[in-house]
Amino acid sequence: MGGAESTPEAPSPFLSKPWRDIDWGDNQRALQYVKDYKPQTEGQKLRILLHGPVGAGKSSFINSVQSVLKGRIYKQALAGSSGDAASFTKEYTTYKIRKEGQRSFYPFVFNDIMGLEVKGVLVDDIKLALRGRVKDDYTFNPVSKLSEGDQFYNNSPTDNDKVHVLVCVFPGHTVANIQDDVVQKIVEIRKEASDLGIPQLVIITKIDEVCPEIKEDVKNVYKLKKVKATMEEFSVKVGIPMNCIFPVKNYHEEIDLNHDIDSLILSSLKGMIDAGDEFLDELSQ
Ligand SMILES: Nc1nc2c(ncn2[C@@H]2O[C@H](COP(=O)(O)OP(=O)(O)OP(=O)(O)O)[C@@H](O)[C@H]2O)c(=O)[nH]1
Ligand SMILES: [Mg+2]
Repeated sequence: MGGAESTPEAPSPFLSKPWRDIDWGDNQRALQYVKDYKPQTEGQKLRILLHGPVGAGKSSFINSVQSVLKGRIYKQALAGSSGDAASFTKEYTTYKIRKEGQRSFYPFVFNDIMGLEVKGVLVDDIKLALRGRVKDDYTFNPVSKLSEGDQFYNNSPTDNDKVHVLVCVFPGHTVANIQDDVVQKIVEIRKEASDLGIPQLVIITKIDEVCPEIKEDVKNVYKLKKVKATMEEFSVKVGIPMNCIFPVKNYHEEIDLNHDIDSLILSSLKGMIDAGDEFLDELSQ
């Protein structure tokens, strides 16, 4: 028995170089882009609808966007706690973001919808929301869909009421265990959006739960093999191309902003604005 056996080195969790470039921490340009954005038609809003499982971080994402734009942590959309089995968000609410020091609002708005699981929002209601048929403050009913004649049914939706970007919000650490019925719902909603020509994006949230290296430094996100693999797995399961998927860490426990967290949020927000603006252009032609 002799020489010490060398233990095989654990494979590195990192790729040799990042697979997407991002101006980490230097957010001025991206922030200005978002602040200057204006749809071509005066008075037009760009409506972004977020959907996804209970506790995916939909409300937290809206809060995170508000935080980045306001330059301080903001909590308008009530976020639940991670242990909740039922959706915390039950009403259809349009979140407008006021421009700092001005009376006007940004021209993009968010709608946050109840979670997708059993006892969650019905796919039929999401289909109605895409068409602008659901009025604000409607409380989703997991057993029956909104019907014509209801006071919250919008009989004559304008282009402003319709959804211009559909965003699926999905927690990164649960992608491997995604249930077939949830995949099916997402695919069905996607199909409906595609039929209406609505562009679709994905944000993979809670990336800090996917890899401990993100907790150390968010800038590791595009270097980590596991994050890329998680996004690829979701891309294949749901049929959305990788360039439509953005990893995000929401503000959820922080009390101060962090430039690198801001960078990821702005990157995904710019993706939403660009996709939605293209669709608005098509609508107006
Ligand atoms: N670690 C981590 N936790 C997050 C992140 N985003 C949200 N959370 C937490 O996840 C929980 C659920 O977040 P919400 O924003 O309420 O999720 P939701 O999708 O709006 O959930 P429902 O309204 O219930 O459908 C909260 O406890 C958040 O603090 C994230 O990026 N990382
Ligand atoms: Mg919510």
